[in-house]
Amino acid sequence: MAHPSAVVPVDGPGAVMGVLNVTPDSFSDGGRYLDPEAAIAHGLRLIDEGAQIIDVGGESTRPGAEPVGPDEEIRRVQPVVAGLAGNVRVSIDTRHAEVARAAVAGGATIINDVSADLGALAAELGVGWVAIHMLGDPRTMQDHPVYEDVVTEVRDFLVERAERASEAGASEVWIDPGIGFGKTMRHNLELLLGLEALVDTGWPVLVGASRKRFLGELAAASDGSDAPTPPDDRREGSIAVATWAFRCGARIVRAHDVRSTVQAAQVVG
Ligand code: HH2
Repeated sequence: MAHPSAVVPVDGPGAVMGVLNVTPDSFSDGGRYLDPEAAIAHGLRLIDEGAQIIDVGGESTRPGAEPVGPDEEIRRVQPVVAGLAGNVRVSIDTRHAEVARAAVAGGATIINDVSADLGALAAELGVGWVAIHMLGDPRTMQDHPVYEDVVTEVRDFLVERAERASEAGASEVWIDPGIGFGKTMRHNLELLLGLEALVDTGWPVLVGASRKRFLGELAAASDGSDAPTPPDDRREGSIAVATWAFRCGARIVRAHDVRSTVQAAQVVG
């Protein structure tokens, strides 16, 4: 097994970041892993399936989600981070500095940051950092997202944040287009089609599309149905996007279905 603090190599198959939401309300696995023992057992299962990073989150950022106070978020994630950190690299999925600090103190080595504001903190703590693009905040981001040119705007935003973090001393910086974070179906597809523009910046790219709503809508359309397929029934679309993302040069894909995503990485990554 790779040393927990090893940086994901730039050559060879891409890496899979396994999703572990310790929340009651995440859109796909909400409520399943609120109990720390169940969460740690699931994390260990994802490691067995080939995840190189486990992404532990204590606040849902699904569209319309209500914010959680940092104390509650820390209470949820802390035992899970501590229980997994000796086995694998752990990232903390948070937009709150207090939560990031507590998780890093407990062994997390990446801050997975939907606010894209915690780059200086990652530099200060000497850990990796993922800058995610989001338009607005989770409560309102899907209301009416508008871009003139989504690929260029997202790319320029991420490059600016990445450069700033790097100047502050962050040595491991990832950029992520934030699929579904203030984006319509068309925006998501344009970003995926334009992924090479992000890869071409030279900053390593992470993509998280696993089980997201637009995949349920595409699957429903192909079945001739109006209602999106439920999150558990979006695996094929998730693997298709993961395969595409690796092929475009993304180095990490965030996934719920780790085993099949690792296989996709082996084939094309
Ligand atoms: N998406 C979600 C959460 N964290 N991190 C990165 N880097 N990229 C993403 O696209 C991303 C992310 C949202 O999905 P999920 O955690 O499965 O659900 P919820 O926000 O409801 O907990």
